[in-house]
Amino acid sequence: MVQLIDSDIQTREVLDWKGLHLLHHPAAACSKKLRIFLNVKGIDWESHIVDIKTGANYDEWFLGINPRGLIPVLVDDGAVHIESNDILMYLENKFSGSGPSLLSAGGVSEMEDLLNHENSLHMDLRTLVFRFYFPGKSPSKPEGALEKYRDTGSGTVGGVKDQEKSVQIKFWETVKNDGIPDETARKSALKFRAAFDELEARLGDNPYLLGDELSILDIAWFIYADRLILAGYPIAKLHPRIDQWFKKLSGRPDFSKEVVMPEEMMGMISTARSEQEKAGKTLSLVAGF
Ligand SMILES: N[C@@H](CCC(=O)N[C@@H](CS)C(=O)NCC(=O)O)C(=O)O
Repeated sequence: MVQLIDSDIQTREVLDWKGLHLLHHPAAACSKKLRIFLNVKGIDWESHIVDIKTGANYDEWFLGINPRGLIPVLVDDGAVHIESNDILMYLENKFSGSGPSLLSAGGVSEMEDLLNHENSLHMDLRTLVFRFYFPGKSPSKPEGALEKYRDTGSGTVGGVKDQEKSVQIKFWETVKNDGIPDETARKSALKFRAAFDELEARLGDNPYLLGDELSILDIAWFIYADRLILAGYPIAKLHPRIDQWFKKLSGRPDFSKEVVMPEEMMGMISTARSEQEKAGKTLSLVAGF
C-alpha cells in the first residue's frame, strides 16, 4: 500500500479535503481502472481532472501531491494514496461491505503478486500504446518539462528518496532520442504474449481470471487488454479465451462506459492502422505474431 507520509506532501491543502477524491484523467489507463472499480462497487467520489495532455501533472501543485507526477491519486479524508493497484486494494479493504467483494477467494497474496506483475508491465504498455495507438504523434515532453519535473516536489515517497522519477525521465529521454524502435516494441509485445498465455491458462473454463467471481485482477487486466487491442494486439488470434473474457466484460455498462472511444478517435486509429499495414509495420508484423 503506497500511502504518502506528511513530509512527502507539499501541497498542504489536500490534507484538509474531506471525503473521497480522485485525481485522474478520462483517457488515462490507470484512471479508467479506478473508475471501473468505483462503478462496480457503487462508491461516490469527487473528481479532479489532471490534464496530463497539457503537462498539468508536472505543475508544482500536482507534484506537491504525488512526487512521482503520475495519475491516478486518491485523497481519502486528507490521506494521499498513489499507485492504481495499491489504491484498488486500499478501497476494497475500506469498502468491503459495498457492492460485490473484489478480493480473490484464492487469497490476497496471490492476487497482489499478480497485480505486481501487471504493474511491472506498465512501461511496456506505454511503449506499445505510443508506438501503435498514437502513431504519428510525438510522445516526447516539451522543452524544459523534464527538468521542471526533476526539480519539483519533495522527491520522496514514504520519506525516502524515490527512484520512480528517474525511471520516468529515462523513458521520456530515450523516446526523444531514439523514438520507439521495432526491437523495443517487439520485446514489449513478447512480454504481453507471455503474460496473456499465463492468464489464458489460469482462466481455463472459469468466467474470471481468479475463478468464479470478478476480482480486482480482472479490472486491472481488462484495461491493459483494451489498450493493447486498440494498438493492434491480435488477442482473438493468440488468446481466444482471453478474447471471450474481454468481450464478456465489455458487455457490462460499468466497464464499457469507461472505455468507450469517441468516433473521431476511432477514425484516427483506423487510419493509422491502414498506414501501418501499408508499411508492413503493424504491431503483429513488428512482433512477428
Ligand atoms: N504504476 C502507476 C502508473 C501510473 C502512470 O504511469 N500514469 C500515467 C497515466 S496512465 C501518467 O500519469 N502519465 C503522465 C506522464 O507520464 O506524463 C499506477 O499504476 O498508478
